[in-house]
Amino acid sequence: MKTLIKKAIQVLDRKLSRRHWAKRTLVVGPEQPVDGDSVASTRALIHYLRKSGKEAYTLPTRSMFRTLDWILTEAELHPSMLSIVGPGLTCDNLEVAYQTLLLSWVPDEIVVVDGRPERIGFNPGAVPVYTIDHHGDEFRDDDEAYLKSAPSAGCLLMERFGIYEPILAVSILTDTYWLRQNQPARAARYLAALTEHGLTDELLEYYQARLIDHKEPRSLYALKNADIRFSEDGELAFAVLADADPVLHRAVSGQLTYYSRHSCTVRGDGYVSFRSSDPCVDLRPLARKYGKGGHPRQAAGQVDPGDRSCMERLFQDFIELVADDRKHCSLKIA
Ligand SMILES: [Mn+2]
Repeated sequence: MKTLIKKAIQVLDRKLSRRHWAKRTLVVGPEQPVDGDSVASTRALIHYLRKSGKEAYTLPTRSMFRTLDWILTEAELHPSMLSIVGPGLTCDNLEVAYQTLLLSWVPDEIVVVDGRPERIGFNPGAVPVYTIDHHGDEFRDDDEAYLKSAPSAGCLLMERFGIYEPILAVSILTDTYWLRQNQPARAARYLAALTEHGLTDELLEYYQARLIDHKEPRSLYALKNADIRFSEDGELAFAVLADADPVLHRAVSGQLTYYSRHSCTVRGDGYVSFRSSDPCVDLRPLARKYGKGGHPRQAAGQVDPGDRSCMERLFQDFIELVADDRKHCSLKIA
């Protein structure tokens, strides 16, 4: 009977988007990647729980991007963590951080946002783990997890738990690449909901300004010294860099997307990256032909950097692939 009543209360709670949060919660994202969604969702959940009178903290992270390092502050860490963190509130070993935390504060529950418990980078021990994740198509809503496909984990915090912290705009913007991909229309609805919960023009401007990274200045010289050509219609850019530096390669490859819809950047050591913003294009067959693979619109290959005829063939193959994919495209824009 007791179990039946408990089950009935759980069903009602779910219907009302409620959850019985623990008194002490440790909120963490996956060890990797530490991205805008994982840190913004972590911050939002911590602040929501604290406003509800609970104790909530997170652990240091393994890495931190300069564009995100303002989101989690010392206030989100338990005081016992402050002596072990390095620059950007990061640490090398999350197991050590967790064990240090347990010496002075033991959570009743660990909530993993934006990833699965296998990837948190430490062993939770006897502390129960609850997962909130938007990756994959699986749907699950029970005592251990809320899993649902969504533009970001932050969207699940809003939808299922009624957590509308303005910082979740960061979770949406970063995971949808500024509403360009990954369920962008659905994401716009969540963003609109945040504007009714404190997301002002000033805040959204501020978040976006903080998230913009400065370009690598050396990429200007790499561009100047590169062998760059375009397809006849100018829609496709092809660049061969003299340098093998991956930072410059990534920067130039990013720059080219401002000039053309499709781009191919060959690094000094023969590593090739393909990009396209055209939903009709699938780069994977080309990537496989050149020995690697990837995603439909971002993929990689490998060539012999000394072989000029191979480079020429790559350029022509890329032009042909794009022309072919565009010819057979059935995407409607209405
Ligand atoms: Mn995410």
